[in-house]
Amino acid sequence: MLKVTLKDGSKLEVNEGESILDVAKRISEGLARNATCGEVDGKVKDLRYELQKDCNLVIHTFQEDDLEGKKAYWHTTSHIMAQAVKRLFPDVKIAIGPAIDDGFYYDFDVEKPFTDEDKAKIEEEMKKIIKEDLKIERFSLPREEALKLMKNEPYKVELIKDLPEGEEISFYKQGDFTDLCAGPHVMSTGKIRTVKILSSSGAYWRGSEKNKMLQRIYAISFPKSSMLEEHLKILEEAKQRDHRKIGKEQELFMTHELVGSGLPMYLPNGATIRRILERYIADKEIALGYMHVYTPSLANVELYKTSGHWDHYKEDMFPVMKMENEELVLRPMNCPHHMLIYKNKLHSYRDLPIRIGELAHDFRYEASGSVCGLERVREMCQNDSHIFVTPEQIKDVFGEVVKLILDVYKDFGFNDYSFRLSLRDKNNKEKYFDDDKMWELAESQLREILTELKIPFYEAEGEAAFYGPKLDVQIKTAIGHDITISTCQLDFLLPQRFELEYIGEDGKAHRPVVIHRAILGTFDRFLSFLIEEYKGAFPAWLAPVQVKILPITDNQHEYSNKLKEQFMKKGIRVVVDDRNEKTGYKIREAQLEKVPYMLVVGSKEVEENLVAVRSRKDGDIGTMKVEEFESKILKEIEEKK
Ligand code: TSB
Ligand code: ZN
Repeated sequence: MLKVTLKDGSKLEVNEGESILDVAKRISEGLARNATCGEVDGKVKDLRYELQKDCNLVIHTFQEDDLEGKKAYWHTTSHIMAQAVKRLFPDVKIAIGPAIDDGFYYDFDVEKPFTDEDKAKIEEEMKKIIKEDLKIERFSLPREEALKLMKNEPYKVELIKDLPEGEEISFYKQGDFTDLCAGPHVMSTGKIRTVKILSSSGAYWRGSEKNKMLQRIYAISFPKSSMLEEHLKILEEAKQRDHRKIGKEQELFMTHELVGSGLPMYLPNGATIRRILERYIADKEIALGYMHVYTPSLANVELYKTSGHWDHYKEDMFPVMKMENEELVLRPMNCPHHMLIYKNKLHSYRDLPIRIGELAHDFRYEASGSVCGLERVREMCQNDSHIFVTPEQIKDVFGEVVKLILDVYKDFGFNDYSFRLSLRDKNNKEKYFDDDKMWELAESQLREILTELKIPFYEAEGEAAFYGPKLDVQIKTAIGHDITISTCQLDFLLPQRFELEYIGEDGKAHRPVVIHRAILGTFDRFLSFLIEEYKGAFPAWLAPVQVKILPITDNQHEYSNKLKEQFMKKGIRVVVDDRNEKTGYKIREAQLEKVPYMLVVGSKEVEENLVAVRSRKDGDIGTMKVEEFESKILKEIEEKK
């Protein structure tokens, strides 16, 4: 008999050779019915896996907080998709089809992209395969036989050839379809209840632009149709919130293929919000002792050879421009310029911390498949600063930056974010500066500081900057991207590369430490986040148009324009809708544009110097004196309500 320890600590005695499914049956029929895969001593396994020794066992099912359980289910559905495609389009070559965090995809090599009609047919065929309830079997083969079996599938052949010597080459077979796969999979195709194809797009084989473009179909499946309905509702809401959709509707920004991918242009409305953000953060920083500078976006490539960007960040940079006998590059970061500004003067320990700030443009060669509206661009403007500190000041200054982040988030009313401690990947010598001692010191110091500051955080390897570890603030976008907004980074490297010094209390030269930080991150990404957070309904202090005056007839045009001038002098952003349209229509339109206040003026309002106020949020809030409305909105703007 074997001893099996379950997740809740309870123990079961089972026979040697019993499968995970058998164990599930011992626990309950319900569990056996809902189980999708198992985990034996931390390794994910099929339900058909036979236990050979004492172990810890987790049985996964399809439920909310069980990603492993859902992935086995979705992965099986991806095989069903490939089978359906092969039945309908026998010439199509199949590539890979993994489960992802919200469903799965499969990549196909096809002549022409799938049409909507094709996709509907594929979905129908998938439903047929589910009905057929085909038994799913696992087997493995030696390399030569595996290659023979897959000889008509060139992508599978490539994958098999890449498998290291000695690794098991396993396959899953269901009816007329067999796929190279490590698993796990549920027991039969009939376990899947509802399936829905969601979208399709081009995707390069192995993610590289050098390879052939394949067609990727995204889909999802659920054990209950109500779950699918709920999911589709959430997707629809996310689509409505997508900053690219709202950005177009509200004329915030545009893109044009003549300008290029990842290079959005701010329209007047978006530019207004950006200007407010720029002034807001610059004023706040200057009040905290930051010194703002302007530095050029171009520099000699030698600058980046000195900093280390050339060795560790070149892949993300645009190529060199040769001019006469100079080699210039567009900068991807501003740190090197700021290092030189520090170095321009001799500093004493009494001057530190020195906070150099800049709203600075950077250029990064983001892959064409990854650029996204304002969220991921190729030219961006950072709310950047480099703070030069003594080693003793690191903790206080880090705390000061975290406090600033929290203050700013409070002004914007953000609650839904998490802190990530981003560490290097020790094995990636190309991406990270190679100095184990320096990294160990920086990472352990940062971890200590965060613990002391009582900041709840999670750790992620391979997310650090090439020069040091970071504290990143992560958020989830409407369409599910996990992205960084604010960042605060600890760097012992650049001060060394630029030979920075300050004179210590002892009269000797010492090396400062640099803290890189961006509070709003970039104005581009921050605005994309704001649009989605507010679903386009910006609070009054940020709204591109704060007040819309709606005269009922031509007779109120003069009064409306007079009000407009009066408000503009106070800095209120106001427009008059003097079109010859019904008032109800104008109100509805202003409401759709998400203007915070509408002022309806008729003859009574003109006579008594009044305005009838409608707020976006509360509807009609009554008639009031012009001055009363003016102080109300000015107060709201001031308080960033
Ligand atoms: C903070 N040298 C540091 C700086 O001193 C730096 O460049 N850090 S960074 O690489 O993390 O970038 C700062 C911020 O820019 C990120 O936190 C993120 O919010 C934003 N960002 C990065 N790449 C992009 C991009 N392609 N499009 C829009 N914003 C971006
Ligand atoms: Zn920097």
